[in-house]
Amino acid sequence: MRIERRVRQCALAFICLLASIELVAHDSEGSWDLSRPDSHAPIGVMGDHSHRTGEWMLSYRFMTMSMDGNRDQKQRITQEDVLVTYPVAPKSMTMQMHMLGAMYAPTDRVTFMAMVPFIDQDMDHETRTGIEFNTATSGIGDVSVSALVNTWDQKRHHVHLNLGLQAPTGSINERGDIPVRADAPLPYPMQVGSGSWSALFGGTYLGQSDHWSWGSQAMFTRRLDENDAQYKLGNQTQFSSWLSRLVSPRWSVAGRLKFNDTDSIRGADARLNVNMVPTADPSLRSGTLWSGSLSVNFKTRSGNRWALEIESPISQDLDGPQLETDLVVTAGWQYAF
Ligand SMILES: [Cu+2]
Repeated sequence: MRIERRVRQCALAFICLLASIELVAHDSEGSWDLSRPDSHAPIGVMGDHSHRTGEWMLSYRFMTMSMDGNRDQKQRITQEDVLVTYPVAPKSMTMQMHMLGAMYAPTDRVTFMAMVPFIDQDMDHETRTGIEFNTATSGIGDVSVSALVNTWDQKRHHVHLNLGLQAPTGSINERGDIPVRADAPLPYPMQVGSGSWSALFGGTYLGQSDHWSWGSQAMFTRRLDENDAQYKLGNQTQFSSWLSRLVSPRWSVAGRLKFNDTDSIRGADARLNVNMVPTADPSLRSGTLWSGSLSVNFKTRSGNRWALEIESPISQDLDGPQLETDLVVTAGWQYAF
């Protein structure tokens, strides 16, 4: 069932891509123009573009994700529903991330990219006896290093491979005060790292015409080893396709469709009590999420790029009870030299 669903979703993403190419292919003459505001994907996409020999780029992104209310499969469920089975129910969560990035291209063929995230998150809960409490964690997340390898360039079409490694630099030992216990180990979503080495791999296609640009990216995250707490976060599959319209030489606007699938956790953190709260259950961390976004890219005269993307879920199917995603906003700055 799961494989069938995944194939269907891949097919749909591919059709969206072909439709967008068809729409604009007739005026695709000349070569790829890296200077246009729409030559960069919507700011929520990482590793979307490569650089020319000797070029550096620095970037900063601020992302905030809000989650409010629980879901089981596609259905929304109430706090009371969750509290029938568990003594504690999560109510809402806010995750904020500051992401520093650097890119450098030693040759036209390869661009290296490093990403350093700082995470700040908090979750509100309610107990069966009506007590409300909050837990919060923050710190450096898992740092990644990638190589973007250009594999195909023809006229205004470009393809590169994304090959990366993510290091377990983020903490999996975050603790906090909960009503029954002070300084208790916190459940999986409150940890700031995965604790595992991960392989990041995928590919990106970009196309451009006089007034439009478009692209598609497939990215896979595979957890390579079990962490020190004897679990492995779920593997992730992500597809994303976007279409941008150049409004002026400085501005572009874009729409993007994204699909994300997360597998459940393998193994379990023995410090957690599975029966206490759904977030401590390793089998309740998986699900699929389709979302759509609108974004704007702006490039100043001096070459600074500013961008904003607002992303909202279209449908989510979660192995729950699990908090649903409500809104993701990403703002960013990029500068190449
Ligand atoms: Cu760059």
